[in-house]
Formats: sequence, structure tokens, C-alpha cells
Amino acid sequence: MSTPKHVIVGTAGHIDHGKSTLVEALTGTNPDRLEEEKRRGITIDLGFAFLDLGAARLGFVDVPGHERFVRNMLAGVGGINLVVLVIAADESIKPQTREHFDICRLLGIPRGIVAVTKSDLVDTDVLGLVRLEAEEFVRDSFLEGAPIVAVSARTGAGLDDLKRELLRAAQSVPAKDESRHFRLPIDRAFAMKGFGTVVTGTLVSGTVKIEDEVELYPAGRRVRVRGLQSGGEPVERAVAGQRTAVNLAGVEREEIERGMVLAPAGIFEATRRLDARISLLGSARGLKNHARVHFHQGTAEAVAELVLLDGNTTLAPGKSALAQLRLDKPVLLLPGDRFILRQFSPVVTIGGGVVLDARAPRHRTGDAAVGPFLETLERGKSEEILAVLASTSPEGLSFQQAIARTGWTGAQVLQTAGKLVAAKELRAVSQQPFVIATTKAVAHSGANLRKAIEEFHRANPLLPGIPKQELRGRVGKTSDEIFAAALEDLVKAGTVAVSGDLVQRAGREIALSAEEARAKELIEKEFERAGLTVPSFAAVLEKLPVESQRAQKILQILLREKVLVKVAEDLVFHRAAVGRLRETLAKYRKEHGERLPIPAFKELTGITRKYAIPLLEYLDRERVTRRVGDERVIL
Ligand SMILES: Nc1nc2c(ncn2[C@@H]2O[C@H](COP(=O)(O)OP(=O)(O)O)[C@@H](O)[C@H]2O)c(=O)[nH]1
Ligand SMILES: [Mg+2]
Repeated sequence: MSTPKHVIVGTAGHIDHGKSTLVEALTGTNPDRLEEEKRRGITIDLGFAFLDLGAARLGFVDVPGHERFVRNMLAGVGGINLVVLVIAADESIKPQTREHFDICRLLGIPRGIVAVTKSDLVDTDVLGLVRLEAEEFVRDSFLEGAPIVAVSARTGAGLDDLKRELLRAAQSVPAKDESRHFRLPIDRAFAMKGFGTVVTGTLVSGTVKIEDEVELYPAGRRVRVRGLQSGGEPVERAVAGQRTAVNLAGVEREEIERGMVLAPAGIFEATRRLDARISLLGSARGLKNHARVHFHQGTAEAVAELVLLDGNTTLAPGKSALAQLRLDKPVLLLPGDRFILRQFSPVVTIGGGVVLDARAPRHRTGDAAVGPFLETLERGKSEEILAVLASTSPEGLSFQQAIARTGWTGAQVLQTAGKLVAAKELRAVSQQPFVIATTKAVAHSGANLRKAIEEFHRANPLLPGIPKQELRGRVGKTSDEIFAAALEDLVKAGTVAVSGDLVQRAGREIALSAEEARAKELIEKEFERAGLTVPSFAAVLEKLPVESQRAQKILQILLREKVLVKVAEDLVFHRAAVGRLRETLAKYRKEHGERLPIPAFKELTGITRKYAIPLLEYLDRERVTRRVGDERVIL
């Protein structure tokens, strides 16, 4: 037998229209769980119940109908994929029928069924009329053409029909996606004796299993999943589309509140600023730029300031616009999340929207790039979305950042990046960590790099090249990864050469002026003539036709060309002298054996102790000799 499909069914409709009674009639569970609810006979908070239909397991979220409790309704309705819109036959459509229905439309709930309840209270004529009204009411919405089932919880009439329709709808409704990142918006938290902290919610995507380490957003707390229940049963693993209770280790009940979200640890970041497409209900008043509104997403709610991004001062009823929402507290949001907006006061539902950028920057007024950018996020293919995110990240986009910005899985990011790299739009500028950047950004950085190298050569004609670190500093705002890729490109293209730590224009020869060339010759001669009794450099400089700074550079050139050999700081020999010394030592070894006392060395070379020691140390480093006690051994 295949595993049953898990579907969350929500009720919606006006108070006293029989929602809770219907859930009880279907499932046997009275969803009014609070004492106060039982006593007052109304649903204040969310109630839960389950119905097993074989091929589908339905988790019911029974929401309150009273206008004062719409915010509780919103906390429950966020995770549902099937709605039962309840309309009492004796009252037909009432204010919260409309408001709940608006909310379902704004949240993009894909499917539903209309239940005309309390059919026992009216005759067939009235029932027919209410049916017509219901049909009319849902025209041009996701419920157009949906089954309308008359039921009575009192007589049981129509309940089997309703179950049949529920099963049919459950089978065809798109399943919540198990392969996506795990997210569980918390709707309740309580402490259970012997267990500790338990939270419940609808698992809206992904899966979670016992022992997983998860994060409590926005608190940023890492917590461990100690136990799991779904559908009232203990399970090892819960999957998207299930009502889920999670027993958490490492956190107190008091630290948790409705609106927090459990999600994978260390990937996401809660946000206080988001860009979105919002739409205003036709029944709402116009919404002014910078208006304050109530924001509801998942089980979270916040007060938001709304900034219209199209430059208009008002959003007209029935219209949609791009807007930035600035929240009074952080909420974990991902692109594609739907939310509801309610008027600040009096509190009524006025519209909703969909998150386009959950990590939105502040925009400059009249920034013309914002609209097209958000429209790409809204409607673009995944390649377009990743490309536009990379192009607005001058430092490149890391794998982690790409996941956090898109909400995609790692596999989806890699696949999309792969396509863009193949199309040469993006470059993987680093594999470890994986960082992508636009080909344009790398080329731009390359151009800056060449310019900086040229400038360096112009300013320092006698230096072979610019140290990498200095070059990195000169090319300005780019990441190490883009810099490295750009440099590699230039080397591959044969434009630039790197030797050791130095970067230079490829094929560059140091051009010396006649005077400098003459100075170079003089320096070399002076050292060659001196042999091992080298002059001080200052003494050599005095005789030169160039000033000392240039002479220093010429000395560097001679060292690089290995004409001169640096033995110690301020102690330089001509290579011929060193060569002769090696020969002398080889000869000595043949004649006197390998042992070489220091006085013998001094005698042999005719140099003072001041030079003898650094020279011997140099020979040790060069493995011509080796120190043994006070003596040297010639190798
Ligand atoms: N006659 C009749 N009364 C019903 C039926 N279903 C619910 N009721 C009554 O309607 C009232 C409100 O029901 P309830 O389920 O609490 O409504 P809710 O506010 O929509 O959850 C209660 O007194 C119920 O007993 C029905 O099918 N027939
Ligand atoms: Mg109720």
C-alpha cells in the first residue's frame, strides 16, 4: 500500500455557521480545545482534528469565525492546501464569510469545497437559493466550479458526500513540497510534564526527523528535535503537509511564541525589510504611501510601514503594486511566501501579497533599477533570478547566500548556476567556498586590474612588478574570489605574468636609461673587482652617476638577475666571487679533508671575521658546508 497523502484542510466562514460542529461530525474530535471555548461555545483559537480517508490523511485546522479572532484564523490558514468554506443555510453569506474568503484568495489557497451547513434548518427552496448565492459569490475565484455540498451535522445528511468530495479534492491538490527546506511556523507552544517544551504547527515544506538540529527563528536558537508527533501519533520523521508536534531539547517554553519558525540551522536569517507585490481588495480604502498596516505571514504577525516603490502616493482599491514593507520585528520569510495585510485601525483585511525579496535593501527614492529587478524575481525563470541576484552582488554570490536569497535547495542553486556558467553568463569564481559572479563583473575587475598594473609600471619603471596584495588593494571593491579569477583570466590570455608574488605586464622588460645602464655596469664591475672583500654599498653609490634611490633599484635588478648574491643584509657579493669560493673549498677538501676550522676559512679566503661568519652561514644555507660544533664540514 502506498503511503497516504497528507493534506491540511482548513475551515473558513462566519461565526456560528457550524464550522467546528462540522469538523467534529467528520472527525469525531471536538476542535474547540480551550476550556473557555467550550464554555462560551465559540472557537477563539485554532482547533485540530484528523480524518483518515485511506488514500489521504486529512489534518483539519478549525479556525475561529469571530471577527475579533481573525488573527488566530490567519495563523491557522497559512499552512492549508484545501479549504472548506462554510456557509450556513439559514444565514447565507455574512461579513466573515467574505473576509475569510478574501484571505483564502490572497493566500493563494489552491482548492476548496463549499459546505452549506445546517441544511436541516431550511426547506429545499431556500437551500437552492443559498446554493445559487454561493455559486455567484465564488465566481471568478479559485472556488469557481468547486463542489457545493449541503450538509447537516445534526441529521448527518450530506456528510458522506462531503467526505467523498474531500477525498477527491485531496487527491488532486498539489502536495506540499517535501524536497524543499524544512519550515514549521509555530502556532502553539506548551510545556508537558516529563517532556519539556512542545511546539505545534503545520509543516509547510520539507521534512524533519528526530535528533535533527534545527533553529528557532528569529531567536537564532539552535535546538534539538527530541520527539515528533503527527496526526496524534509518535513518528520518527514528519513530512510536509502534516500537522506536527515537536518536542524540543534546549529551550524553555517561555522563550517561544506563536509566529516563530523552526527551520534548518544556520541557513536563513529573519528579516525586517522585504520587497513584495501587494494587492489591495476592491472593498478596501485606498492605501497611502508610508501607511502603517498589520502584516500576517505564516503564524507570525507584525506592524509594518508600507512604502510604495512605484513613486505613487496612494494605492487604489483593487490595484496591485510593488512595495517595501518595514516590519517592527524580525520574521523569517522566503521569496514566494504569501501574506495578508490588515488595516491598522479599525482592523480589517485589506489585501495581501507575495514576498519577492526577503533581504531587501533600502532603495534610493526613484531608483529606476528596483522595478525591473523585482519583476525578474517575481516572474523570471530560475536562471534569470539567479543571474539578476548575482549581478546585484558586486562581491559575488556565495552558495549560502544564494540559498538564503532564493529559498531554493542547494541542488537547485547548483543546477541553475551550472546552466548559467555553461551559457557563459556566470562564472564560478571559486569552488571552495562555491562563489558565483557575473562574467561581466569578472571582466570589469580584470580591466581594473590591468589599469592598476599599467599605472604601477608607469610610476615604478625600475620595479619588476606589483605585489599581489598591493594590486588587490588598488582594484577596489571586489571580492578575493573575483580578483583571483580576473587575474587568472589575464594570465591565461597572456596579458599579465605572475612570478612569485609579483604581477607584471607580460613580456615586460625593464627599460633602463643610458645613465642607469651605465650605473648598472659600474656597480657590477665594482663588486666583481672586490671579490670577497666587498665594498660597502654606500661607497659604491658615491661613484655612480645616478641618485641613490635609483641605484637601490638597480641593485635590486642585479640581485634578481643573480649577478649579485645577497649573503646577509648589507652584504652582497658578485656571483663570480662566490663561484670562486666554492672552487677553493672543493680544492681544500681534496687536499685537507672535509673538516674546516674557522681560522682556516679566514686564511683561505682572506676575509675578516665580520664577513666570515655571515658568509659561512650563507654557505650552510646553500649546503656547501655544514656546521659541526665550532667547525664546518665541507659537503
Ligand atoms: N440545526 C443545526 N445546528 C447546527 C448544525 N451545525 C452546527 N449547529 C449549531 O450552530 C451553532 C454554532 O456551531 P459552531 O460549530 O460552533 O459554529 P462555528 O462558530 O462556525 O464553529 C452551535 O450551536 C451548533 O450546535 C447543523 O447542522 N444543524
Ligand atoms: Mg468554531
